[in-house]
Amino acid sequence: MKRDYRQDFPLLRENPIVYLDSAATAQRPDVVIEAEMEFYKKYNANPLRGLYSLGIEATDRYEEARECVANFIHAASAKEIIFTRNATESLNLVAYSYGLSHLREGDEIVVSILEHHSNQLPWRMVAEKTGAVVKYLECDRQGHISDVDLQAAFSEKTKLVAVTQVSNVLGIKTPIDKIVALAKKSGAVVVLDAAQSTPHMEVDVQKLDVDFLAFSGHKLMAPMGIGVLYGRKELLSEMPPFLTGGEMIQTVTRDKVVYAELPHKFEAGTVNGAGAWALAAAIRYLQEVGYEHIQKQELLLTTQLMEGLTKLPYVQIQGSPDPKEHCGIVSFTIDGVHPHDVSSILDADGIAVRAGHHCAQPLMQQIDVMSTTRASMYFYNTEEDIEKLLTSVQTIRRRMGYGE
Ligand code: C6P
Repeated sequence: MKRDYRQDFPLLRENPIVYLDSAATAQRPDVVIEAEMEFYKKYNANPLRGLYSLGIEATDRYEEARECVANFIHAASAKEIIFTRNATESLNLVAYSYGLSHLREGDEIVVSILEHHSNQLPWRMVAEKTGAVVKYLECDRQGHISDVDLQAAFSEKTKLVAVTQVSNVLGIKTPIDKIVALAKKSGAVVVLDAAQSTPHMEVDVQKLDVDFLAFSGHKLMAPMGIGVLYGRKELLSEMPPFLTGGEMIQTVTRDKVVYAELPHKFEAGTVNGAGAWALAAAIRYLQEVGYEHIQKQELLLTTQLMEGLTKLPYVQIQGSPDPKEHCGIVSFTIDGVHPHDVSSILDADGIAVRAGHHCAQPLMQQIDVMSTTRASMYFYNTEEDIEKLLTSVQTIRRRMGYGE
């Protein structure tokens, strides 16, 4: 019998909502909420500080969580895992620490036009401060990056490439293998934004051969406020700290500071112990569900939604016409109706979707739309959810005063 995953999620179990905004943040299963509570009930002390038994327990839980994350993304060592608040902070850490100390006037930073602002603005900041230049890697209206686009973006001046694995607007995957190969040829480091990929597909930093990788816990069912930066040990070791203060030093005298070893050099101040422990619980839950099932369910629902929307002549689906190229994300527009109105009407029918520019304005300019309505699915969504969305979408133009 098919397992009803909604029963694992208190909000979905106790609420009639059709939640189709998992690309913004996923729902949390009981096991994650319980893990966060467990930390405070059983292990609460300031990790990495107290030398008493409870303090050591708190540190152990925190470091166990780091091991769990390292295994999850196949890092060679847990020392390569830095806990942050979210993907945005992880990307800023690389920009401020690596970017500002390594890039110089005339160097080129390649950023894809598909990027979320969190993987564009840090590099624009680095360019402004160092005199480096940001070059956009173009895509077509479906989000595909061609070999011609790739060749045009890279040169011998390319020193850093910042690219997402999956677009948060179109759901399309970028050709990461080709991007890494070209970056290696130019001697550039690769920063991969895995915020929209880790919830949906196996991510192996060693196979991908990327130098840095960022993701947020909350998109893969962990609490808000815990994120991850992976960095190659050789690079992290010689980078200056991002934030300074408590717990990131070995010794401080009046005239000298010796920073702590990895990963603590990059974790200044009291850490999010409960968040890290609950992130490990989210990863274990995700692994128990399995990417195979996640992808199967997402494809089933994406196909159902796209087939239904395609029948409506006034609906334009953005991105590829192939449901396999959407990673559970479908952005669309309805002729004559602003996406904010679409989302308000859907909300009145108990359906939660996101509307707007999705923090990716240059991409919206590239595909020539001001904003879209975005339905994003996860394995806990059902065919009934999609049926309700389609039924509601069919009424929107009428409710806005159009004839049909
Ligand atoms: N995208 C969305 O609705 P934070 O906010 O730091 O957890 O994640 C930032 C981020 C970075 N990269 C990509 C590809 C993302 O999609 C996001 C977050 C959400 O699409 C909120 S804007």
